[in-house]
Amino acid sequence: MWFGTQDYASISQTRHACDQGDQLQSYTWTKYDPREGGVQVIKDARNNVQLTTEFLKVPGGDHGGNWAARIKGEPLDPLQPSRISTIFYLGMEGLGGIDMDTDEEDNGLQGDIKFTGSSPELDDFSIRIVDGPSNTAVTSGPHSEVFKDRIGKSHFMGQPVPAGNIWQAKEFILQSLMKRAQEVIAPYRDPAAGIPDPSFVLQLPDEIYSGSNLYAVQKFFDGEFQFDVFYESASSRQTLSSSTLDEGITALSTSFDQRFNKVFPTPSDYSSKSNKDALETFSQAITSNLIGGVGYFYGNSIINEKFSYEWDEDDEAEDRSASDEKGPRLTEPKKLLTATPSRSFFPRGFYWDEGFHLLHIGAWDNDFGLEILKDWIDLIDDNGWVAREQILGEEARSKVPAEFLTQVPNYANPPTLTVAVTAFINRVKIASLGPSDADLGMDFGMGSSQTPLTEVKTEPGNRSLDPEVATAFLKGIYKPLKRHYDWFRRTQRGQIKQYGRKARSRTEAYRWRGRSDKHVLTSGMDDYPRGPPHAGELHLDLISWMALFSRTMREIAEFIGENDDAISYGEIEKAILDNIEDLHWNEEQQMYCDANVDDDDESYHVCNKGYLSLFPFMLSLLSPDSPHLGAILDVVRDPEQLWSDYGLRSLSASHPEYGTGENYWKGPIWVQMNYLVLGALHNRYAVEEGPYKLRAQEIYRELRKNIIDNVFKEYERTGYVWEQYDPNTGYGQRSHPFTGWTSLVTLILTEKY
Ligand code: 6A9
Repeated sequence: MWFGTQDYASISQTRHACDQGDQLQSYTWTKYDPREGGVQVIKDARNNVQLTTEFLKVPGGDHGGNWAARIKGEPLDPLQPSRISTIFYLGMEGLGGIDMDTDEEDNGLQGDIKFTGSSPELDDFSIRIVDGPSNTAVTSGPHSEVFKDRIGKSHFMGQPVPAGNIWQAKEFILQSLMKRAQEVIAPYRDPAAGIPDPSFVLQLPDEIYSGSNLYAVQKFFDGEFQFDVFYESASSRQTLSSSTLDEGITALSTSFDQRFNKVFPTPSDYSSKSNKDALETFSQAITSNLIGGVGYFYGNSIINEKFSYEWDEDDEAEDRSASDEKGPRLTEPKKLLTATPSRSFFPRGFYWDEGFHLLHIGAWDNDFGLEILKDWIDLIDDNGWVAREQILGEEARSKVPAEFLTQVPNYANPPTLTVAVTAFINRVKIASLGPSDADLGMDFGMGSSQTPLTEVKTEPGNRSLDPEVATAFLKGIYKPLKRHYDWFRRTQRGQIKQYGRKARSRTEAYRWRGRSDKHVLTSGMDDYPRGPPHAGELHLDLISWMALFSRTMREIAEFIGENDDAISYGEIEKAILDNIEDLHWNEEQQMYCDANVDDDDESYHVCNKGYLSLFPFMLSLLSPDSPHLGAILDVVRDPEQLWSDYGLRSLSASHPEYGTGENYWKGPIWVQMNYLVLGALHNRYAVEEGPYKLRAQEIYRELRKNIIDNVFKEYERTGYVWEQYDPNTGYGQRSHPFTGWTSLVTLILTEKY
């Protein structure tokens, strides 16, 4: 963490965790690979400092290896002062301990700082903090007195903190600092004494309490600086030094560039050729941030088995009656390795976001993607349910307003995880058989982006591409996946009785549970217009997701030889496709719609042109010769409807609710939905024979360009990628940096769908 020392006010804006409120100019991993390390650049205009943090993993020994970190800073504006104090802290919870070497603890420590520690998992280790060679002293001006003996000096503290509380380190450390500051400032109450320099007052107390498990080391800088932190695992018998970082980061940077070019090449025929380098830098940054945003979460969460809206009350509620508990309660603790939509605003796992994240992460590192997937699969409970939002433990809860904390065991969210599984299967097939045997889609003038076969298997992260390894993994997750699928079919089933004989299948109709009057949070498209809540309504997006879920389950079953299951998934998929036509197509309006039931028990369509009406097309469920495809493409390409220069709008510009109310899903552009549309075009409608093939190709090219150009332009303009984009101006809006599914732009650029 760090704060400015140019004044006293800056300490109240100490930078620690990612926080939109800090209003940093930008912060981004520029390169990051979880196996190697990475480089992060942080621009803090308020304190006129650009920080670069470098992180390097150094394998060795039997306890997880070593690592090194470099923290360096320089003024953003070299003509202005750049005065900050950095605090590097470490803490340990659970068994084991850390000690700090403090021989001369009189007014700070001069030179290197050393800690030694041990825990059952890490065994013996040491941590050293070493100053860079050229940290500058201030030799003249108003602060020279304070800074003259500062070079190479650290202040520090150590204190005991109860287990489970280290995440609040910032509060503990600042309290300790403020306590000392009160004492130091006392003599200056007399105005005649003048006002002391903040960096003289705002120091840690240079005290270590017995039983300490939280330590902090503070340094003061004015202008350019650098220090390194070395973590050495005793069993590795290695000594790290500054040259480890000098050489390691240079090598990492080169190998990252090379690998990135192979895995996610920016096609040379991309039209904005002049931007190619900048585009590549951008693409590397969003990929690095998605992967750098992966976190490990652990803890209990809040669920409520009994909660129910009136229109959901007739449900069998088997899951809800499973427990006698009433009202919200805490679950057992769970663990989850997961990517996060936005480190600053939604730093936790979200179920349907994760399917998109895993498409991207898996393409970079299959093994890592499967590790994350496995943790999500482990969350599937005995009934087959997974909570939409994973808010595990106190720290995660501290970021969520009370009204959003409780998860309800009959609520769903779009089933996207199996899409990541079939993308993985496809990569396994490409690696062992060659592209012609895999379902690749085709190139039609955008240039090829496939990696040569021979190179695939030797890449890091591709151990799981071995068909035997892949099959074993998939067999391991198949049972819970099937339970999950059955849960969806059972608990989200819709009533078909009000729809007379219209439907060919008497079973396949679906309704999101847990909607409120104005929101269907479970659908993922929170405030998208819908009909009035009713036990008899049927949701087009959900039945479409169920078709895709059935299709992907069939592909998984086929791959691992569950042939009977594969046949029955295929039958369900077919029945669903029939019913999408029978229940959801509205001939007059030439669009797919939700369905609902009125007071006389008559069924009717609820038609809202936008992402919702695209679903059977967007998820590639329609056949390329479907008579309905033309009407859909018209809506897509119509500037009065979904088409904008920046991507497809969530709601038609001609819809009466366009841009109104919360305006979350009533017009703004979402990248993941555009990605789905691009994927449907690229893999199916632009390549398979049909009356709209050329139209689909044209739309694909234009839409792809619009999305890439705008997200890139906004990144350059604002320093961030955003949760969504304004359809009128293209401006990024809402949460940022949002390097969850918005990072799919890398896959769009390199045409991996
Ligand atoms: C709000 C406020 C500090 C909403 O990306 C995650 C989800 C999507 O899955 C969903 O489709 N987002 C989309 O409509 C963000 C949800 C955030 C809910 C919690 C807490 C934080 O205040």
